[in-house]
Amino acid sequence: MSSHNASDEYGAESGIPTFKVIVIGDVSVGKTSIISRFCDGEFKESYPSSLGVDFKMKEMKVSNQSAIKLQVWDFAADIHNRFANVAKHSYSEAHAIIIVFDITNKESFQDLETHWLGELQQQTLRENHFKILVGNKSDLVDKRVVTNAQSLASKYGCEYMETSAKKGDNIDQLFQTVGRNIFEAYQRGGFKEELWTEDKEKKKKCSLQ
Ligand code: G3D
Ligand code: MG
Repeated sequence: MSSHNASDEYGAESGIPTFKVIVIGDVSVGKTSIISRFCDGEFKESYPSSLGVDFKMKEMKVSNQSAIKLQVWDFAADIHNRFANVAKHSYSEAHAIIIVFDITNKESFQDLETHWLGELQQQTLRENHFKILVGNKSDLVDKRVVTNAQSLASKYGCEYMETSAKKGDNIDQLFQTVGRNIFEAYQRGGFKEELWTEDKEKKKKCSLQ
């Protein structure tokens, strides 16, 4: 177990380490549905398009029964101003990034390389962050048009998984994978420079100057 104080402003009272996960990808790929399925255990046919950025908190146990909290950020970034409403420091603070496309929508897959994965490479990201590519809507078997996502994921150093927010398939496995990878990095001391409130405040001030 890591020896440093395991809390930020959200984990301070409970003492449960809290980590930040951001979810990005084209509009309509199912980002909000994936987050709601995991955090609230529900799937609604329709969500009002999120405005800007929103997050949900969820406590979970990772493989060795340690409790952690995930603060899961829903980035409703439009493809044309995809990073405009995302503060740069949000990326640099993320412990994990989930990049979502829709397996029935070729454009959402093509946009990964031309936009999401490509631009992520330009961002300053936290050392030892975890990245996973997610092909959502796996329930729509007959409408699948994307079959080569695994190799793209490997090219960008991401794991790959397919989910159905609608059916609930692989949603827990997705967040277990995310939580486990984050927690293992944390236990190795991989996040020690940036987890704490004081440092974060300093960092924000620096990045705003
Ligand atoms: P977004 O947050 O990425 O913009 P949403 O996407 O979560 O709002 O989902 C966009 C649409 O895809 C919604 O349908 C939603 O019901 C649907 N959807 C999300 N996940 C799945 C899934 O796993 N399987 C299927 N079949 N549909 C899914 P509408 O009709 O509101 O556009
Ligand atoms: Mg949404």
